[in-house]
Amino acid sequence: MARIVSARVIVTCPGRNFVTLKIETSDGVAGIGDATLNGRELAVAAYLREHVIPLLIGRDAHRIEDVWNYLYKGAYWRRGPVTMSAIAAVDMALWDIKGKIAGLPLYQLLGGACREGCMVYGHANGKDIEETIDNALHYQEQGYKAIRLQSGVPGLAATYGVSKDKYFYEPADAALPTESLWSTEKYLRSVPPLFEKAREALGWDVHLLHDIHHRCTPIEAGRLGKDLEQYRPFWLEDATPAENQSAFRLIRQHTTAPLAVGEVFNTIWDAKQLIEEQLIDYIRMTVVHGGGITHLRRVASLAEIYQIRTGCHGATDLSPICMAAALHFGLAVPNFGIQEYMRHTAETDAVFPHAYSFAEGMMHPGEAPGLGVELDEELAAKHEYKPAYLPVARLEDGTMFSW
Ligand code: EZ4
Ligand code: CO
Repeated sequence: MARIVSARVIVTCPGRNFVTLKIETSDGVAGIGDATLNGRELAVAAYLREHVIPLLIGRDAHRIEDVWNYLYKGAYWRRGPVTMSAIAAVDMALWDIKGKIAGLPLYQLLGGACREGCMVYGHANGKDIEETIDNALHYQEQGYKAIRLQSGVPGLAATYGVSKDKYFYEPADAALPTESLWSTEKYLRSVPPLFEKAREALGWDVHLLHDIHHRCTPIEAGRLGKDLEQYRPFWLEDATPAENQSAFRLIRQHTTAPLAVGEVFNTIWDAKQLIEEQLIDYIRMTVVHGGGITHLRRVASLAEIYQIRTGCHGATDLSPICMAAALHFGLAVPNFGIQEYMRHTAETDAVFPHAYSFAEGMMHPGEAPGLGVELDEELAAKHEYKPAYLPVARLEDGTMFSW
């Protein structure tokens, strides 16, 4: 038995905030898990410290499934991003420990590699179409097989997906939320020319993706899908808010553009109808916000029988620990589709040295036992937590809208 003797939460801010759970066993094996929830970091840290860690001490670290169910069912209060991120952190750390004890990289414990590597997509963005395409050409030169395109919208001062720094995207940019104005009409006019020019410049051998970021109604998304179909997008992401899962039926009636949803989902229940009615093509839940590897495996298995593939969220607000977990999962899951990859800064990578690597548009988790990521605690302690919020959006008349 590998008894859990201690667990600690480490909050660090190497350029942006990350929350990490570190669990240690009686044999001196340590495992780490990501618990970062962008803009709500300390809620998860407190949930872990106050309500989860006391329940872990003395438990057998090998009983991952039992611990997962203990934390999920045992809380009485189920689901939600705070709870599920905390459970995910425990789950990741326990899988890390199991891998280290076995002397095997996590993907081997999940059934072994189903492919040579995980195809990833990079983020090209710019203030206008020209700048976005310049940026996309840069990704193509670096070997990316898939690129997400987000461009500034004429007439709008700022929008999601377009950063000040073209190569490092960080939306949580202020100590209190900044406000931006939104117009769906202006946005809908701006995307088809972006894709038209992108196909002219980049050709047809590269996958092109686009994130709508919950900004359209179903009928608006249907229209955008119809407009973009001719450019063969790999996917359109978060076409409409998905609390109402049946809303996607309406989008499906109007377009054959593949749909991806789920970066804000926490459990299989958020995606159940979307999957069972085949209303989507890619499920975007990832390890940290989706209840850990144990739960994401169930989501992927359900998706598999409906020919839906994975496309895990991989923004910089998920730590390198989550990225590693996603790559082990992606290598081993039969219905892998694609993995999002927004590079972390050198400052972040220094705090989380890792075994995963990128080559020719593909990523591999590496062969280190467990997750293959470490936390440099001494360095982490030098970067103090800094409150940072995601922006909010309003319509031009002041109405509060989805960011
Ligand atoms: O805006 O992770 O597809 N990626 C995204 C992200 C989200 C951020 C929010 O914290 O939509 O960039
Ligand atoms: Co997104």
